[in-house]
Amino acid sequence: MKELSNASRRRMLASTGGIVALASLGGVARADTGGADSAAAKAVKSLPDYASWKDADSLIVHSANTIETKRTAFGSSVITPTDRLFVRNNVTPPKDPSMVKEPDSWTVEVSGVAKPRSFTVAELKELGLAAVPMVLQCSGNGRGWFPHKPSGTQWTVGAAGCVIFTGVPVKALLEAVGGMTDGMVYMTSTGGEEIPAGLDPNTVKIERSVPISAIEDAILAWELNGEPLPLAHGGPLRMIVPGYTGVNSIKYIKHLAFTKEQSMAKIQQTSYRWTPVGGKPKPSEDSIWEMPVKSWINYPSDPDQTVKAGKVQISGVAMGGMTAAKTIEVSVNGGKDWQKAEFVGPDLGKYAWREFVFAADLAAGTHELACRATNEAGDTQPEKRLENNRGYINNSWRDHMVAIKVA
Ligand SMILES: Nc1nc2c(c(=O)[nH]1)N[C@H]1C(S)=C(S)[C@@H](COP(=O)(O)O)O[C@H]1N2
Ligand SMILES: [Mo]
Repeated sequence: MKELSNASRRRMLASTGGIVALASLGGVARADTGGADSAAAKAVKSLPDYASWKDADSLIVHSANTIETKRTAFGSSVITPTDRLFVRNNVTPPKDPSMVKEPDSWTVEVSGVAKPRSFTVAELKELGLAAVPMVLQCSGNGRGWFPHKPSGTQWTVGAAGCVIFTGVPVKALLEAVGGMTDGMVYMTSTGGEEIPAGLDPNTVKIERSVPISAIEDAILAWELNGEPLPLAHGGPLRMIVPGYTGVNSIKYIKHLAFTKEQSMAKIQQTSYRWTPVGGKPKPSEDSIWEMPVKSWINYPSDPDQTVKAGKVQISGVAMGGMTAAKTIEVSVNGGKDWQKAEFVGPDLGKYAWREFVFAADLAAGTHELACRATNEAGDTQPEKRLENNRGYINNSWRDHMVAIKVA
């Protein structure tokens, strides 16, 4: 599966070669002026009711359904506090707080297995327990740097966070129902949003299929960072597919099915596909599933801040995608020269990100700071993003570069 998607990314890269060259220039220009970041910061809206408990100062509210963590608000303790974690809803989310009042009584139906049945969360809690530190990241994180201005939220780095989800391994659940039916190829999760009457359910249903290889580390989670899973993040119960982009981790899950085919929902068939720029999405294109290696600098990153000349501790986060982040390099001259940086803080496993630091000596002037991670599989973060119509999976180190004033 990984080979397949890499092959298709290469095809896409080849077919958009001309655009790529232009695109990286556009990205730098906008990063230099703080473009996407400051535009977003200006869009000050107040937090929607279902997320009113969040730390407003740490967040950019793009809309009632899209809330981003500020680049300066990740901290450097690996775990992203829940009140600073981004929120993304594809449709109007359930807002009734009573939904998470008695989380243990929420039910999920399980099908495509030897003994189909439904489970309450209380019953799931008896089947197994796993805690998974992992990066939750929207497929469109970094979309703000795509030069063709794809539709969708113009996220820069903050549609991501590193958090700990706790729940039952899908493997343990499968054991309890006698395993999946022969010949199943996908694990398909359905969200608990109500479908408005009169609409074709497939046009609005939040339902995603992932290859069954994802079962290995997937969990059904009821806890986030040590607290009951809030409604805003999919409580009472949520699918978590570590290593995959956020859309594959279905919130308020009502139905878990093992299926021969991918979901017929629009969000599976034509959204979240590797579609060439300007192309019409096709179900035959690869789906947006696994995340690639990626990193970015969080300090210093504020374009309005002037850093004092001399020693500067440049820090940020590095994630490996499907394997652990192995090394991280920093450049203080726009990617001309690279030096090894050091990981700091705890190593929470292959799906979590690592904090890193690089002790630089910066003279007065403007410096372009970049970082570039390599994972255990040997993939190094590329200079250029892979162009695609909807602006998914941007891991270009050049786009994530920051221009810093030093005096
Ligand atoms: N039921 C449901 N699950 C969903 C979504 C949604 O709209 N409905 N959005 C997905 C997307 S696109 C992302 S990026 C993540 C965001 O998770 P968060 O809101 O907890 O940060 O949830 C995913 N799961
Ligand atoms: Mo997303």
